[in-house]
Amino acid sequence: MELSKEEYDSEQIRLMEERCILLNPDDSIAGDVSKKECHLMSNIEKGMLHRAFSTFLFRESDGRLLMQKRAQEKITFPGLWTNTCCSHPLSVVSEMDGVLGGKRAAVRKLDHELGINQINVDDLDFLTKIHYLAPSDGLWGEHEIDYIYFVKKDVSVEVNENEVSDIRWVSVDELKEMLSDGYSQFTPWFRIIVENFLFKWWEKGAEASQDGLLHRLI
Ligand code: DMA
Ligand code: MN
Repeated sequence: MELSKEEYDSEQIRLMEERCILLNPDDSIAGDVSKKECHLMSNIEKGMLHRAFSTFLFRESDGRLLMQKRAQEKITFPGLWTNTCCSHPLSVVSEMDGVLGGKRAAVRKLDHELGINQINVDDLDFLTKIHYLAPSDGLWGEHEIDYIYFVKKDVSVEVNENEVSDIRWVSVDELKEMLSDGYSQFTPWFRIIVENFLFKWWEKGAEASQDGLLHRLI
């Protein structure tokens, strides 16, 4: 299936050729698959599952969380507010190594999406993994095991406008206000993480929040 350049952004079409990590339900690696194939609802409905990561970056100086609004160019979940940076570890040796592979992918994508190049793998704390499924529109969706990382650092940001249309550094109260303002819209995985974990984790810190479990939230 070819994606039409009339309908979709050409850079985002190109990125749909990335090789993601195909998983078994226990998070063991089953092979590799294009980003396009593993985000088609027709494949997800047959059980296709892939590996992802979600990063939450907190500013060291005031504890605020960096939120991003996904660019309109994104093929899946365009225009929605979400956590700092999400993407997929790729099917390359350095990114296939579980928790460490996800950290390497997070370092790569923090730079690509947000121009943040002061973070390295040692700055990232792994918290937990969630298994979830969420449709985007009729055609596209997510079905992932998502490795979640926290990082606390003061950084400078230079947004890649093909990926991100807006950013906000929010306090707990400001995020609660955004969540209830009636017009800000959020990605399903961010909502799942907020509803199940985020405020507890934010209060306790990364270390006290690590549980080493795989949470099934589907
Ligand atoms: C995918 O994020 C990862 C999760 C946790 C949904 P994404 O759609 O932003 O990936 P990419 O930035 O690679 O397009
Ligand atoms: Mn995905």
